Amino acid sequence: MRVVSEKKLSRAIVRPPGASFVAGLTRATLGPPDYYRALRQHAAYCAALETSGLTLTRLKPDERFPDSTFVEDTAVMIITHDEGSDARAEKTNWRSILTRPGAPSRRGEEQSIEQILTQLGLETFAISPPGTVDGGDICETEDHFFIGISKRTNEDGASQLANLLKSFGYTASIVDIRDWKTILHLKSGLAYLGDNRLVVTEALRTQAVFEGYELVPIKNDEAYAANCVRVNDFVLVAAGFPRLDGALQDLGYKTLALEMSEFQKLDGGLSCLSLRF
Ligand code: CIR
Repeated sequence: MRVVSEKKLSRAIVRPPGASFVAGLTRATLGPPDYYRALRQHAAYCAALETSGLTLTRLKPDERFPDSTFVEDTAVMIITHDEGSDARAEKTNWRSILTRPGAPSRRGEEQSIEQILTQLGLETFAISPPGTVDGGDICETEDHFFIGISKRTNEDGASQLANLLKSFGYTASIVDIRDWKTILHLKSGLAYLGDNRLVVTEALRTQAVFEGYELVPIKNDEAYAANCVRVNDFVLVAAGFPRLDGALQDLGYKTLALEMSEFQKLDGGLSCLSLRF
């Protein structure tokens, strides 16, 4: 089994917020989200994924879980190149590691995601207790994954995940953000753009683990924008952060700016709203 460096994305799983979304977890002090505005912002997000070439699997809202629109936290997607007995038998396969979300109120969200991934024909693996992992803590580059240990992802979960990734030919390193008040998940402050480039917040840019990557730094007043998402020929960015948007365009990326205010109120960003593969 070999890792795949050309990662063309073709699908995404999304789940619009339900009415219970307004009761989702948050540490932000931006006030309660507006449900109808959130639905409109989610619809625009889905349209941007389609513009970027993805076919969407749209799940129904799940009112039992207020945070279940943040589907990224429930699974880690991995692509591998399985070597067959001869060249014709070789194929590229997506697999998925179902997480065990760190917040008690979110535990169980992964079950319906497992069902849909299985229906779509993906082999799934799982993080088992006492491990916890939130997908928002996992940042994949080419053949390497950064795993954030946070208030949601614990050491046991990180170690289970790193071992599973190793079995698929990937390496992993840990970034400990437990003491950081400014970000919930590692990817709240970090994004991989492809081309060996990482978008990083001021706080993360000095971490030794990112040596060897070209860093696209974000100023503190645009920190929320760090959670951008490369999808094929486009980069989805949060609207209202012109310096990052401009820097990405100067690097030659086509950006799609999306209003994210209602998700930001619940500590959510662009990557959280889909599972892409
Ligand atoms: C939570 O606290 O779990 C949600 N309100 C936000 C999750 C955001 N997910 C992500 O960054 N991957």
